[in-house]
Amino acid sequence: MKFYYSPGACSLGIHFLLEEIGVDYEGIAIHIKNGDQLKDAYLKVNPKSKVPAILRDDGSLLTEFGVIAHWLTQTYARGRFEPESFEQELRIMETLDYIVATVHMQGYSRILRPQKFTRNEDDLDWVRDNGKDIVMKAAGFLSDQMGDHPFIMGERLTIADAALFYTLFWGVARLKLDLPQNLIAYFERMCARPAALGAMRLEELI
Ligand SMILES: N[C@@H](CCC(=O)N[C@@H](CS)C(=O)NCC(=O)O)C(=O)O
Repeated sequence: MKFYYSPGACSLGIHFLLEEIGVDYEGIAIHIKNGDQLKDAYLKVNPKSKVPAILRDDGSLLTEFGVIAHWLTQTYARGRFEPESFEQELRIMETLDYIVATVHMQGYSRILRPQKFTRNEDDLDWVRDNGKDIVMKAAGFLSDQMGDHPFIMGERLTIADAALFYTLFWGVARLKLDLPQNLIAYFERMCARPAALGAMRLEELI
């Protein structure tokens, strides 16, 4: 399979999962900072012009973080990632969706790309602050959910951790936000995992 990512983007969460699972893949860097996602070569692969994307061996393309994460784990590491119950599966999806759709798309997008939300230069700081409020409010919920557990869903690594990992890469490593201590400690634990180190090295982030 071919895995399309941009260094340090949300695709880092999928990169982490690929390394964690230990499946063979070819990583292809699409540098968002150079606008590679909008160039013909990539649009032919993924007309949505986003990463992450996975071109499977049967020639079909899979997009959307949660879908890719679900497919990878259920296809290549079902035993390790199979939810224990339907209720647990729902809670994992609920957490992952919240992180991707709210924390990333509503919060960090405003902080990191405020110009996508206003044409008015004078509003940029207001948009960034609005994004920070969304991230900090969500961090409170996620911190309460994590408590003293090792992972966001409790005792086991799940695909929700892959999403939390990339958002904390932005919040802790990049922006150094004043996040709850248990989330910072979690991020440090995640960074020490060989899969996270491998993904970050491959993306030349460390
Ligand atoms: N809904 C998509 C969002 C993916 C997304 O927004 N990716 C960003 C990188 S973090 C991207 O490709 N941005 C390129 C652009 O907006 O031009 C998903 O869940 O995978």
